[in-house]
Formats: sequence, C-alpha cells, structure tokens
Amino acid sequence: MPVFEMSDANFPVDAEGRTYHVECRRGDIANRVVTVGDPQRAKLMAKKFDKILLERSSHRGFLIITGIYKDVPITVVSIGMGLSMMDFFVRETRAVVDGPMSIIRFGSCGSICDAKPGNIIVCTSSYGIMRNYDHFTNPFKKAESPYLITDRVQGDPTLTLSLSTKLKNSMGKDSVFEGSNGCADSFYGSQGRLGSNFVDENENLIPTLKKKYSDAVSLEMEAHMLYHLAAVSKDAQSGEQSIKAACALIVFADRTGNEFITPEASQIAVEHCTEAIFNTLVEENFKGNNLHPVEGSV
Ligand code: R1P
Ligand code: URA
Repeated sequence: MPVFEMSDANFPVDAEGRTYHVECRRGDIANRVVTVGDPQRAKLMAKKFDKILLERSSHRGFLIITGIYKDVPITVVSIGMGLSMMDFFVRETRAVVDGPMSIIRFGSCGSICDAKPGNIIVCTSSYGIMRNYDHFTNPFKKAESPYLITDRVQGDPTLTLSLSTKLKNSMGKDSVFEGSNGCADSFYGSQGRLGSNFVDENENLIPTLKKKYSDAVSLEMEAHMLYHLAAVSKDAQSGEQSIKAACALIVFADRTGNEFITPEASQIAVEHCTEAIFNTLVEENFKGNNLHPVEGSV
C-alpha cells in the first residue's frame, strides 16, 4: 500500500496537488528560491525574513520555508544531499511555480584552491565527476578511466556576478573566490578522499581535475545538477529557458591543508552571506511575485 494516495504515475501528486517527494503545491514556492543542504542552515537563513508565510517538512526530508524579505517572497528549501535530491527539488518546485524562477544554491564544499574554511566560493561553472562503475567491476573495462569528468555548465552570468559582488561587499573581497566547481557522486571516492576499505583508484583525481580545468576551485555534490537542469529548462509556451541558477559555497574542508571548519565559523558564514543572497534575489527584475499562499498552508 502506498504511504500516500497519489494520482498520475508519470508525475505523482496527491489530492491537494502536492508533489510526491518535496510535498509542494501551487502557491507554496516563490519564484525566487534559495536551496541549501542542511535544514539548520535553512532555519538560520529564515530568521532574516520579515515574515514567514509557510514552513513545511516533507516525509522525504525536504524542508520548505517561504517568507517575505523587503516585501518580496523568497523560498528557502533544504534538500539533503546529492544529485537525486537536487533533481527532485528542481523538477517538483518548477512544476508548481508559474513564470521564471531564479534559484541560488548556498551549500558547503571542499576547497582545492587557496580558499580556507569559512571563505566563500562562487561557482562560475560546474562539471560532474562520476565513478566509472564498470571500470572497477568489469575486467574488460579496466583500460577505461576510473572517473568520468563532464564538460562544464555555466551558472547564469548576470545572477552569478550580482551574487559574487554582494558577497564580496559583505564578506570582504579576499574572502570570496570564484571558479569551476566539481560536483561529485560521492563525498568520498569521487572527491579523491583516500581510505583502505574500498578500491577507489582516486590518488590522482584532484590533480587530474586541476589539469583539465585550470580554474577548478571546489568539490561538492549538487551544483552541476542545478546548472544542468537550469540549462535545459524550458517554458512550455515560449520554449525559452525558465530557470536561472547561481551557487555560493562555504568552504568546510580545506583539502590541501587538511583542515575542517568549526560549527561557530560555519554559523558566522551563514549569517554573513544570507542578506547578500536574499538581496541578489530581490534584485531579480522579473515580475514573478506570483505567490498566492493557499488557504491552510500558511
Ligand atoms: C556533504 O557533506 C554535503 O555538503 C555539501 C555537499 O554538496 C553535500 O551535500 O553541501 P551542503 O552543505 O549544501 O549539503
Ligand atoms: N561538502 C562536500 O561535498 N565536500 C567537502 O569536502 C565538504 C563539504
């Protein structure tokens, strides 16, 4: 028996029009969205709202908080970790929002450049890093590379520039770095972390990334899916791209110096960045304030 009564196997929704995993329906999600991994980060950001319109946790671990900031509706969604969660989030929120969307990911990352824990990295582009599963288990595919590295996808240039400028104003120029982000299908093997329990063949992975992309700065697990889906998004009527995306990451792990951020420094970084991120979205000049909170959802 399904946990929830759903209709439409192609794109399941419940009787109230809520999507299967994120549990959002028309009116819940603003056109301006911030997505984070950690629900605590979402709650901390939401403290900057002048008013909260909606707070809802889904049975699959998504948390939606929609609020008003400077008279503009903004939604913060925490999605957990990984490419599939980003895919659920982008597709299910896109399905219930009318008009264009601007989405900023505010995540954490490992630094493979000079950025230190607590610094911010703005991802001008992102590429995917995927374990080449067959290489490890099919003797006939041993000659293939153990990791597949995709082409880069750009973030929206205008949104990215606006975000980066505001973050530099708030954090100081020297604390904000820019470059290409590697978005991996694992925190461990596909980010070049070494261990003895599995065959990973990843000792040369980080140098390989830096050789392929001279501006490689960070490693995380969702930005490439966001940039990819934004690039292939289309308005049903006009066929034009319907999502703009940008991404800022707090450095949690310094992969060169082997240092990890403290909880206090992480909280300070969130507090310093939130208004810059919200202000970036407020300045998006589409007429996309189509939030009509549904009776009972607020
Ligand atoms: C791994 O610890 C998680 O942290 C990063 C990675 O992308 C992955 O989701 O981002 P968030 O802090 O947004 O979750
Ligand atoms: N998130 C990641 O995916 N990797 C890191 O090293 C730190 C945060």
